[in-house]
Amino acid sequence: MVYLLDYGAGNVRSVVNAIKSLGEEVKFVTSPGDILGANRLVFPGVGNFGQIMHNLDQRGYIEPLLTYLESNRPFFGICLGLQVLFEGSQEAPEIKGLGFLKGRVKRFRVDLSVPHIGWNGIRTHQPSKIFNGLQGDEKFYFVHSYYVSPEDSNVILTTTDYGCEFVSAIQKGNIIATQFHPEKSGRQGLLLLKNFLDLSAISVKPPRTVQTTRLAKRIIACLDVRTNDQGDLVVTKGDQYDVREKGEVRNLGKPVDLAKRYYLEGADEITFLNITGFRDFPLEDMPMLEVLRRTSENVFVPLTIGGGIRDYIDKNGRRYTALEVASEYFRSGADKVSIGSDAVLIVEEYLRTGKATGKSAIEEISRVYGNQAVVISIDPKRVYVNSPDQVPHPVIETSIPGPNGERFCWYQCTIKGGREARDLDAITLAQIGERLGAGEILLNCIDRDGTNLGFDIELINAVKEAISIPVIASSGAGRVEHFYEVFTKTQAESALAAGIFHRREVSISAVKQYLTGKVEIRP
Ligand code: 1PR
Repeated sequence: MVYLLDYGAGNVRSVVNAIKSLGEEVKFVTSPGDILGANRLVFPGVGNFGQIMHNLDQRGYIEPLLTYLESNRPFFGICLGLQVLFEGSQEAPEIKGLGFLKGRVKRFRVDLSVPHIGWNGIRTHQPSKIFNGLQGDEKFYFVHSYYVSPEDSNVILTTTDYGCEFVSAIQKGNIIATQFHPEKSGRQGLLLLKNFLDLSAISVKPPRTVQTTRLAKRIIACLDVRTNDQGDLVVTKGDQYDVREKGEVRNLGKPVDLAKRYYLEGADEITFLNITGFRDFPLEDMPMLEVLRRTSENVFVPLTIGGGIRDYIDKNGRRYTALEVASEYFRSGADKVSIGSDAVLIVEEYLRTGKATGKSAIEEISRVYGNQAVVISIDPKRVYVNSPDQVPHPVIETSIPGPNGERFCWYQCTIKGGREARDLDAITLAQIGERLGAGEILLNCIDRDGTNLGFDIELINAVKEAISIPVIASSGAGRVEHFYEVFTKTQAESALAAGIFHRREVSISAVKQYLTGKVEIRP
């Protein structure tokens, strides 16, 4: 029996599913006594340092946790489950951590793209049973803005490079904790967890250690999901957002099956977009929740869900907040939520009033679940102009002239799946979205969607240069060379594609094979 400490925030389902997939039973800690009686305790953490300590305190878990840790019984902390072992964090300077280990938690330098999201390597500093079976050059999934800085170097198990060399795992006796997420790190992550859970395992030769570790560029498979005219939930795909062919919604497969196929082919992340979410009642849209639940049983890489993340009133007049909608998705297995139409409306309101309300979906969800859990999905299209001063929006000079030879354009935001154009540009949306708490931008492009012509490099550069959070380049991938182009001509951290994967024109493994040796990727 493995006890799991769920303090009421974030995606614990993935950890439960990962442990269950290893043949173990999981029991949730429901009282301080459960902690004292446990003999293997896993503490996954997402969200905010202050919030997590507050929750532990309210539940009366702090003293029992310290007693458990002092007794040196097997403990595995993940992400914030590592950070709270220390005395305090820059994230919430006034709040005390558990103080089991001396040292504090620091924020990454401001000039870096933060959060540090994605697959990075580990450099081992001492032997540990959790490394059994690893080669040493594997990559693990990280998503964080803060890192631990222990006073005692003897507890350092691994370090990783991102702007600096930071501590990515610690071990003190049977207390192990990682900054990365083994439950989201594919096969290697599961192996690491299995080694921890195996009480009879002893450490063998440590894996060879790497000189420098590098953050990999991510390849993301995107599944646009909706109900077709027969009432089945299907993965569909549009041409410039038009998903109908001869009047019928294109049906390219079943969401859960396709997600599993992409995981096995090596996708670094899977994104589901409920493309009619803007007109549905999200929480009554149970099929999407079920898709997430079933996918997270077999898919151990990060899952993002978008579509319908907004406040809404149901048929009976009951009001639901975007935070409630997002919480339900997190509980069902999502790691991030992606906000489309509502983000545009929030930013328009911000520009109108000149101030943040603190109550928007972006702010509320990032406050509770952390910035890394909030993605803004932008659906822009090009509007050509003859000169930069023709519109009050940031204009770029383009190498792809407009239909009348125009040399300038701006990127107009749309809502409701591209149906409604707004008086807001993509760069401003990304900048204000970042200011309000978004951790990542999913940058689609209606002009390129489904065309196989390659990514809109000019759009990606214009947005990426204006913000410091990671960007997912999306729309237009048609060949493996397009991934190389987007990673060498822009600073985008990830590239997302849909049509070529669904139609089996190009596989994820073919993309990775082509990029090997040219661009840092997760093998
Ligand atoms: O507005 O918060 O409810 O969210 C709706 C979400 O659904 C948004 O993220 C929006 O981008 C998405 N969406 C809405 N309508 C469509 C449509 O296609 N009719 N799909 C749609 C967006 C774009 C990408 C696509 C890439 C790659 N699809 O996700 O997967 O363009 O395609 P490709 O590789 O085939 O070129 P809300």
